[in-house]
Amino acid sequence: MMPIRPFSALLLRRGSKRVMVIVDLHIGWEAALAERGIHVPSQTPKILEKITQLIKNNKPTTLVVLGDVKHTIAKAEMEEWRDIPDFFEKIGEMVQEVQVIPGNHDGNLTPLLPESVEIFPSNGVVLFGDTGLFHGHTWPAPELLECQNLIIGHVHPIIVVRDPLGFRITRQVWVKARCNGAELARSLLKHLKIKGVKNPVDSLRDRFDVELRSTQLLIMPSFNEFLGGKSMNRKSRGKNATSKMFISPVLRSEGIDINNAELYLLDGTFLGSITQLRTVSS
Ligand SMILES: [Mn+2]
Repeated sequence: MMPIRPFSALLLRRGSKRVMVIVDLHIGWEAALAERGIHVPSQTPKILEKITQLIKNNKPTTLVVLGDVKHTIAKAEMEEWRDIPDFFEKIGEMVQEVQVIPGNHDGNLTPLLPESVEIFPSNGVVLFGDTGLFHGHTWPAPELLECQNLIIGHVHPIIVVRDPLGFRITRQVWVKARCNGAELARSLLKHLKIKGVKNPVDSLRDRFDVELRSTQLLIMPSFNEFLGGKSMNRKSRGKNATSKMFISPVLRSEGIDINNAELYLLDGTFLGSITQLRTVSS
């Protein structure tokens, strides 16, 4: 599992398979801005240009878009009808396989995609037996807990730092957190309304034939760099305040050790843990 520095993209390799993962494109966010009187030219060509370079340099056999291909929720707007089909046609010419795991902004996406694009369920897929991919707005399917590594987007993680001169610096970050698999499994089983759970590890095995292995969660930064983000080091008060900051059920579950999560800049620079970085938060 390798971030492609300095981009918000991952390359996962197994044998001759090379899977590039990107998330949170939010194509058409400019159209939503135009509704509020702010007119910004379409950013889709820039996003396409960046993907083209990444494909040339990394030669993936598969491109996975891990959700939030488009920006508007539910109804597909005019802008997207043009941009999204064009966008996927062009990507389809560059890479063998294109797959989409839908996010919360991807209602009515199917009619916009060429037939060659494979669409997975929004509760995720298992890749190479050890990597679980899902957007992060929903619970993953139970079988994803068989994966050591879970990868999500949805959060658009950034760090906000106030420097000694008073300037506010924001940067996109990768977030790497330890997973308490049993706690995660307990919350998932509760969500699935499974009663009488004494030992979540056993229940997961008995009910779903799933051997719990999840130990790490990676939150990917958004591929669309023009978007705003969620400050990871914002000060929060009270018990479990950090996990309650999130709208992702997995991150709210306490199965993820978010306070000790490590933050990295896109160029790979290690910044420290979320707790440490709260001291320089603005
Ligand atoms: Mn999302």
